Amino acid sequence: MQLVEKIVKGERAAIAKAITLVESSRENDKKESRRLISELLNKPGKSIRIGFSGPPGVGKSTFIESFGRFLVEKNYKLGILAIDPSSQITGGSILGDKTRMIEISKNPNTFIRSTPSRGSLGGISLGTREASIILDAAGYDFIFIETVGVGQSEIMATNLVDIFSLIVGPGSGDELQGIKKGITEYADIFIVNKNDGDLKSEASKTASDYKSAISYYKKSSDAVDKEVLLVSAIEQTGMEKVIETIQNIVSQNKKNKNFDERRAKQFTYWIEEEVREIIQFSIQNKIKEDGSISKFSQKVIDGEIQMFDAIEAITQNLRNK
Ligand SMILES: Nc1nc2c(ncn2[C@@H]2O[C@H](COP(=O)(O)OP(=O)(O)O)[C@@H](O)[C@H]2O)c(=O)[nH]1
Ligand SMILES: [Mg+2]
Repeated sequence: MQLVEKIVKGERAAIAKAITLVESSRENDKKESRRLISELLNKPGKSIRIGFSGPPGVGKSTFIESFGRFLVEKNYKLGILAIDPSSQITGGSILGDKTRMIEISKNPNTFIRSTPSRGSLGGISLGTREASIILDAAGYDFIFIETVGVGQSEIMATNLVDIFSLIVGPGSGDELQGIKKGITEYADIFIVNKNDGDLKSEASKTASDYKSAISYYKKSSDAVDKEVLLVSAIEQTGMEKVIETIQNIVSQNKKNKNFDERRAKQFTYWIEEEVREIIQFSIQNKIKEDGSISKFSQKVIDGEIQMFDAIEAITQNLRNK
């Protein structure tokens, strides 16, 4: 548990080692990872976790780097957990991400980890939640989570963050129809990127489209208003307004208890997820050992027994075990 002390002191090598551990799917590492995370949960920091989602190519990585530099100049400590889309067929290029992130990664007040997405977890990867607990205990002010593309599954990422933002590009307002009911409901902030050069008027139009779309959105009485912001990641404009908006949402949500409630819900969800995983794993093993699926299937094929009777017999068998 020397590792815990080193993490709390903010030692980078210890943080990197711990994140590698929580990303591992080896049974031994999992046990160690669980012990580590339980210790760290007793030493909570003050991090605000922000998710950045949006279609590939919209400028998520560029924005995170640009906004990150802006924050680091203001002496904030920033952790970045980027989900590497290498295995996906997307516009986001991993080489591009790496070169973009190099400058900021040299800064002692930033910690960057890029992990491959593993598909199943929808836009986030195995260990992202644990990694954010490590960075929180290590004293980071903000933790950014960049997810891969947009889809219903991206909503999974909302279970890991305090603020969920959707980055969109100029001219994406037309797509609003399709996604209105999904991700837009979950987003706290809409960031229209590429508000520069020839794209400026298109970006403004997109921002108005989003503004009018969210004006139809019914919110509960104490929820903070959703915001639409215009930025250029490349020219680093609009950043002040982004941090102001984030701080405003955080302080209002802390005042009306939404902040703590959201975190509490995320804990419940986490526990449910772990329980499910353990049960599923043990059932799969039982099914394998049991062998009654293939035995009964053959009986069904041979016409000795009805299919649903076979299913009933198999499940009864497993229940008895
Ligand atoms: N004009 C303009 N282009 C941008 C801006 N931000 C990103 N891009 C470009 O958009 C492309 C995709 O950027 P990237 O950050 O990799 O997008 P991601 O897939 O969402 O992470 C790159 O060619 C960037 O140079 C911006 O603020 N303005
Ligand atoms: Mg990217």
